Amino acid sequence: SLDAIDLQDRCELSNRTGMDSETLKRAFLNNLFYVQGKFPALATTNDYYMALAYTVRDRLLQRWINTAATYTELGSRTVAYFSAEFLMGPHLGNNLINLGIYDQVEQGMAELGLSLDELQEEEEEPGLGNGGLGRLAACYLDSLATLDIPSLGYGIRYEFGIFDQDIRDGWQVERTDKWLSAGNPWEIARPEWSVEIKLGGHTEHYTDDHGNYRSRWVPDQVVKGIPYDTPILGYQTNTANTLRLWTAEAPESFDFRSFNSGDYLGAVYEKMISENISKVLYPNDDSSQGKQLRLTQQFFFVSCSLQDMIRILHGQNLPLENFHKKFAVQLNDTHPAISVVELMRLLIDHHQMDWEQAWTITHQTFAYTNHTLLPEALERWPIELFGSLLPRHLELIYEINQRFLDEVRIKFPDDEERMIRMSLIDESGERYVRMAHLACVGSHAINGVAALHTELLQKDVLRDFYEMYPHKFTNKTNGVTPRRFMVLSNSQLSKLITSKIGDSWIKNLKELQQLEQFVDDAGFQVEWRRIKQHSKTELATYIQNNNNITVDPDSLFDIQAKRFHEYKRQHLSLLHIVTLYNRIKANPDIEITPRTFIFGGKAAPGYFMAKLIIKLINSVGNVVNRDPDVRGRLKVVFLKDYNVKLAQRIYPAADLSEQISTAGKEASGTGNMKFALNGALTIGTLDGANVEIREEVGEENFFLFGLTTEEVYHKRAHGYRSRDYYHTNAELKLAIDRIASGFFSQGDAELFRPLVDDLLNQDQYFLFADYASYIACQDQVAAVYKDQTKWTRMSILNAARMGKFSSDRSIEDYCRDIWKVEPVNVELRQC
Ligand code: GPW
Repeated sequence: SLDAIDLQDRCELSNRTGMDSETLKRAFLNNLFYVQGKFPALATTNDYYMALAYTVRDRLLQRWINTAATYTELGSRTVAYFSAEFLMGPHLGNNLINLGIYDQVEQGMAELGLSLDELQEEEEEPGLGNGGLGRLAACYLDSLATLDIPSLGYGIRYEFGIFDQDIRDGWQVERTDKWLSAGNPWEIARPEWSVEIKLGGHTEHYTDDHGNYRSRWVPDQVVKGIPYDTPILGYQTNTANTLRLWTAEAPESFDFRSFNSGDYLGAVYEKMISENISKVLYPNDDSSQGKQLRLTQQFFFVSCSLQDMIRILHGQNLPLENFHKKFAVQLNDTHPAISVVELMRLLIDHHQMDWEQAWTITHQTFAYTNHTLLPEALERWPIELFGSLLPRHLELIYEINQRFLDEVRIKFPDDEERMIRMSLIDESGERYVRMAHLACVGSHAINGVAALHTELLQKDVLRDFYEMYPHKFTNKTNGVTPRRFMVLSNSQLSKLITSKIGDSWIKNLKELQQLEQFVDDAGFQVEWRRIKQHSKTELATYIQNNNNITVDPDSLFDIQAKRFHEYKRQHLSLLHIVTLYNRIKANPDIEITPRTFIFGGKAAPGYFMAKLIIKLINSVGNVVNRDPDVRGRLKVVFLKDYNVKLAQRIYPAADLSEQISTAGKEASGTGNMKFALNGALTIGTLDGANVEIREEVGEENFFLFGLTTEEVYHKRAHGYRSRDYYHTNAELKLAIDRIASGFFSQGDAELFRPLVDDLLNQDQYFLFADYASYIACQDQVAAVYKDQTKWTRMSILNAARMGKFSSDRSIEDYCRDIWKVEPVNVELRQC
């Protein structure tokens, strides 16, 4: 029988667990034959990548199975991170790092004549997120596993992730991201744990056997959710947690009905509609679109996940009353906020729980992270749309709202205005459900993602909720994983650091502080500079190959890489570029610190102004890069298709990190942390986490400019007139006039008019007000860069003082203050 086979023998025989170089090579060749069905003469790079991926996956499976067994036995308290986005980036390299076999495998592949870099390049990254919010979820999964916290990520397995970006004639063009077309070796489908979700229809009211008045939901559509699991291994630990993503399918029973009635096409249509739900990621960042399909996606993954959690609870023989003891659910913004209502519905309608108990469980289960202050990003759903998709949920929301407003009335008597402001329903015009209000009421904890952001939430966007529930609010400053964004992507710098202070900084980033003892060590400085130079040279090669632009690795690499949005102000950097260009044109012999301006990022497909800014970058680049007067002193590069893979090449190569959003607009930022960790200096405003980064690295090591949040509010309140700055600042006027004249658009003075007109007449993001301060600060940057010893010193201090911004620290804060969850040690027991 199976039991008779010695477990140890099974491991040895299978080649599937050994981590020495010889076993890894043998396993790799086995997989090439038996999984890919190829031998070397016919194998493609993809075959080799797949063979290696399966070799790594086998090592993960052993840890994954042991982890699941341990959690099941112990009935461990578990974090469920609910997120509409997980921007994981490629798995292969990260898993090699976390398994501790990167160097062996690199060498093993080299012995077979293969380049590990090339194999990694072959992986299609799962781009199931837009930007910061989705990448934060991915960093948090890495830290949760590294800290041995039992956890599950729950989300949607979009068939098409964030679009691929092409540039044609300087404009962004979108292509669908077919990330699954070559197969995904990292996931395992679990059809046996499929669940059904309901949509649409109406509710019916009845009196149950005990005489209680009850509701039942009669849907007009049923959809099946199928879970696909990906193991998330921690760094140097046996813990491998699970990312569980749901795919929508039509249930067979459904096509059956139409099929029997002879309506074949109707059945196929039904199937197509159902499967649309997980078809594509909405490509909006920091803005909500209000489309029915989006609400359907949100409800779909949330309902699947909650049902899955109830199954897990039952599987461990725990009563439903313990739901909030078994699980802590974090809502990644309001995208999964419908959970609050869905859990109430499951407890009350499916499990006959009474309202009070269901509410206690529900609000003790959920905690809500807010990620934005932008009004256009605050989700609200027209009542009509909401009620037609989720009729039972709308009833429950009315009930939650009534009870909530009763509480408000008690705490703040005779304050009708406050009740109107706080209601879960916006009744000022067309009626809407306010998702942030639902999340606040239904959660026991609410947090912002940087100190300034949390403060502004309390003072402004969520002020009424702060006054109602001050105890619910805490700050949880974002963090990033040093495994992917240092050890994997900047191996040379990581090895230099380890050679000086040992390798425990990788799990305890605060230890980087020990680097301070070497800031004035000439040998260390030389090494530090050499490595930065090496990364810049590699990026220069990439730019040569992809953009056909030659850039000088000795020039200052000035980089802004992030989603395109007016509040992030990529066009403020453009005004700087045009200003430098104008100075050269006015005085061709002027001395200018040579700079390479590098941009990367996608614009939402429907965001015209963001797309126009991309076009302007490319237009300015076309002129500046070819002008003989410039003589290589300035280069402007737009790197297309910015994604995690490209980000990993970019951070190590940056000298200067642009974090120049209007104060009070960027909730936190996380790219700012990744750049500084890799030794870039920051030019930035007092916005988001920049404030804390500056505090940590010291004001003398940070290039600060611009208005403060308060000054911005003040100017706005007192009638800001951008045109006044245009008329009083000669360099600003010249830069704007050059763009407006058609100088960068072959004489076409219309092309950039929408942008120019907006800046002159609105400028809601205060570019003109910050222009002079920005230019002066950039002049200082240029001066400091000429003193390489000083610059290097600042660079070392920046990296050395980034300890706070590890996602491990963020996760420890969440565990202690919100989730109340402890680590669980996993031991390897079987294969
Ligand atoms: F609008 N963020 C994002 F708050 O990347 F939902 N996408 C989004 O849709 C939203 C926020 C949302 C970002 C913030 O803009 C950024 O400042 C922050 O660092 C990041 O979320 C992670 O907290």
